[in-house]
Amino acid sequence: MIFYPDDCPIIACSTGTLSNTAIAVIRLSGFSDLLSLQPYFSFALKKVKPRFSHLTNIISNHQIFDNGLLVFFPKDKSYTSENVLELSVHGNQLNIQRILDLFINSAGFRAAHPGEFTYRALKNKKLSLSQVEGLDMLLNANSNLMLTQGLDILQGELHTQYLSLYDSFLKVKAAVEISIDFSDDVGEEQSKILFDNSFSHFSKILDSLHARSEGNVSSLLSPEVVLVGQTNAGKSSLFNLLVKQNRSIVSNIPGTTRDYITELIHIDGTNYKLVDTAGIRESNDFIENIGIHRAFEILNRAFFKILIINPFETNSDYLDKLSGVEFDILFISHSDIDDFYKATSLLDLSKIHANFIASASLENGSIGPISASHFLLGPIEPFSKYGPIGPHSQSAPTEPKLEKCSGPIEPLVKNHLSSKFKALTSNSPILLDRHRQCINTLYLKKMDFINKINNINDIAIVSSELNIFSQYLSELIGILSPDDVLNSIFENFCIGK
Ligand SMILES: Nc1nc2c(ncn2[C@@H]2O[C@H](COP(=O)(O)OP(=O)(O)OP(=O)(O)O)[C@@H](O)[C@H]2O)c(=O)[nH]1
Ligand SMILES: [Mg+2]
Repeated sequence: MIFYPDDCPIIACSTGTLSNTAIAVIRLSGFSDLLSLQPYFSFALKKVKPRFSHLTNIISNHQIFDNGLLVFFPKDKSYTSENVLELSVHGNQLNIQRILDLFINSAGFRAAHPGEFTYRALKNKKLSLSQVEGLDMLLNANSNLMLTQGLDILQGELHTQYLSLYDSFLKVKAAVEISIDFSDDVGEEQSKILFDNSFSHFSKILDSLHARSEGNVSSLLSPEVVLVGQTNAGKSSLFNLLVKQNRSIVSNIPGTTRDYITELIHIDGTNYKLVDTAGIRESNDFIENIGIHRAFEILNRAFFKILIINPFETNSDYLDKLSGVEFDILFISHSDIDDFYKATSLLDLSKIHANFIASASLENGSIGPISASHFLLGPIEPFSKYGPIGPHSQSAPTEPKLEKCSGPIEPLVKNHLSSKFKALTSNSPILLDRHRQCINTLYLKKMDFINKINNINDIAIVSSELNIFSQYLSELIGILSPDDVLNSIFENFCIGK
């Protein structure tokens, strides 16, 4: 449980405590009187101008601990709605700890728990629940998308839309009440028009929020790019190429990579987690089998899937295990080796689905030209973006509907990756899971409600059916925030926030 009933003043370093930095910011909140802190500062606190910075020594028993800046935020103008003092001090970790200890041991402060400043801001109604969630997203963002949405939420963009949904709901309720209480004055037809108009407005706002809450966004929050294939396919070679370092061991011994390896790659404002995996094969090695199992787990959830096939070492039984997966790219490696096209023509890829296929020489990082004359993998049509690769056939292929390309592999992967990310985020999806769930439930309730009211003539029953929306709308806006919701939001927060 992370909620703290006491009103004890709290202190924490808000700029991280892992390494030395030039400057660190220490935040103090909840003290009743600024002047009571005078013994710790050389600057005369009675001269403090709120929200202006003042140069001061930090003092302990007449000994100077540090020299830095202090800024005082009185409670009506502070983050927590309590008196707040921010100290910019030298960012040596020992220095920071010494200053924290000073206030904890002699000035009645206690160390703040992670997220406690924000919790106090929420408790004191300085921030709404959605804003806290936005802040959480902002601080833990993996992509520009999350940064932008976190900031939007923090600034109340999404909250304003929720409020207008709530407002439109109140108008529906009012329309129903008018029908019940004043039907004689307003007339049946007029009250029906009033209800229809207000309900259609409510419905429109809900639909547009629902459109932004559909689909699975979990893969967008921390997008993984997985490299899979049999042993010796060239996965680790491609991994190293993309991360630009020899991070993963490459060797011609099958089964070199036994567990998955990850590195972040940054493309167009998004951090992707690139994952090299254990090669898929039958193995008697217990540990290797765990690695292979993990490869499949990552494959199932990954945002972007790359299959690598070495045409000289392919076992179609293992390929069959990948038959249900839609791959974003299929690289057929070892294109620099003589007989590559002959070996490729013997592959049975009839069960593999891939949106893009390229031959690749992972030794020197280049992709080969793709043309009908080179590929004898069966009907060319299925190579295209629109379907699986078809059954193997030796018949003369028709002109492929593939991008004909040649050049380095890295930009090709990056282009495909960032196009997919852009396509999936073009409708500004709502990323917060709690909001998505609330909106989806509201949407289902709305559909249910529409079905019901078509069969109900009694306006009093319509009115009571409408009440079902109130609970979910209140949750969405954050009026109702059960403890477990608060807990799950605050568990991500860091110390000092
Ligand atoms: N000539 C040539 N050799 C390649 C190519 N790709 C990979 N290799 C070599 O093939 C061997 C296996 O490459 P890796 O990258 O370790 O293959 P892997 O898929 O990670 O293999 P496992 O870790 O065993 O699953 C190494 O000796 C690589 O140098 C390629 O396109 N052309
Ligand atoms: Mg490997």
